Amino acid sequence: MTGEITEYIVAEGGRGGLGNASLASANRKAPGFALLGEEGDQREIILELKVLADVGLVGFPSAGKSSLIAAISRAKPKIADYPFTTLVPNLGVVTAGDFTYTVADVPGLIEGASLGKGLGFDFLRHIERCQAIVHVIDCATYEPGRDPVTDLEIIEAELAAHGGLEDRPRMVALNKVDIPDAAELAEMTRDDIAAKGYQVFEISTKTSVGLKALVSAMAKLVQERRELAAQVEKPRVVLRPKPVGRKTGDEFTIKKQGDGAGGFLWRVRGAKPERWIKQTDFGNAEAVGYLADRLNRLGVEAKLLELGAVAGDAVAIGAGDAVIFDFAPQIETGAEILARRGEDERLITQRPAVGRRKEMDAAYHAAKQVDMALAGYESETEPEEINSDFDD
Ligand SMILES: Nc1nc2c(ncn2[C@@H]2O[C@H](COP(=O)(O)OP(=O)(O)OP(=O)(O)O)[C@@H](O)[C@H]2O)c(=O)[nH]1
Ligand SMILES: [Mg+2]
Repeated sequence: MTGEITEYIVAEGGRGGLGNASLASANRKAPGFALLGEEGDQREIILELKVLADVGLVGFPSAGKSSLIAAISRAKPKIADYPFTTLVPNLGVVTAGDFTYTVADVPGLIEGASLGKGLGFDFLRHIERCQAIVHVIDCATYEPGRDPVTDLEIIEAELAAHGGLEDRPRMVALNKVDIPDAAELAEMTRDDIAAKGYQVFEISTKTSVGLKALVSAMAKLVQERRELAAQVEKPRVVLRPKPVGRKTGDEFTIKKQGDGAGGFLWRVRGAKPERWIKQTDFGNAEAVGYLADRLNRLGVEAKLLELGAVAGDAVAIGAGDAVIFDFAPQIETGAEILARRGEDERLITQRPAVGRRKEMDAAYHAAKQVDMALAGYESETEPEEINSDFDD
């Protein structure tokens, strides 16, 4: 996340439940159940803050990175002549004419930083977000084995070991030229460094020599990078319309699996059936009946029958230790199913057909005792009006 008001959903809340009033339909005038809300996602996350700056300063300890940021911005970092003075990145805002950019000063790097030497190079993640890198090189060190070209190579090797920074433009600031020996060394090595393709600046954070040129060169670099970035990544609004119109078939899968105890079960997977399970209050028979209806409407039962499932088979809906049912088919080919689930007898006005239908119901049930494991509910043929927004 790099911009203002950017959003990223790490853990999504569950859908809320539906009250019984929302579940009423022509057939189910007074639903005695409600749909449960789903649980939201639970996730443990580690957030890593990456300093966002236009320019990142890198270099050996005591090279003068903090001194540089203090000299060109209003940042007031700790500056001292012992290594590893800076322990956490400092940010400074630099103004060059009417152009403003930010500079990050990170802890010093040494050879082997990528292997954890010194402060390690963990903090290089702060450089990852920088558009440009400026090497700050100490030309006044008397440490054996140190000279500007070698220092530059060592730091570059550490950057390479960190990875991901290859495309970042770099410049070199040869620091401490207020010291005569340093000025001489800078003079001697600047061409070698330039020959490697770096823009080179001789500076002194003490006397401010060369800082103006460096500040405007950094501004130019940042400006170019910003223009490039604006072309490449225009903020885009991503619309993800929900698929509509799909009804049966690819909304769930059914597999026959071993149940781990020598038997087998039919495993039903699919976003909808699994969601419906979560919404069901299994202590409420009417709610369980409603679940069975929804599964039927989706075609789960028909598919199970088609695959050869028979009454009494175990059916698991969801992954792992999912809810397991005994399969109790309510539809059978050719069977005329007449009763309607969830009807509230008190509210149904007696229509002439009702009496006739009731007789047929009775006959049907007497003839066909179907084991209704799903809470012993009656079957129905008529698709019910349901809150389709919620259903889909
Ligand atoms: N003579 C001279 N000394 C300088 C110059 N720039 C920095 N120094 C000195 O060099 C020492 C280290 O400076 P810092 O700015 O703390 O160096 P750093 O690169 O931030 O060091 P770390 O935070 O340890 O990585 C301090 O004593 C500074 O005063 C300069 O241009 N000339
Ligand atoms: Mg420092």
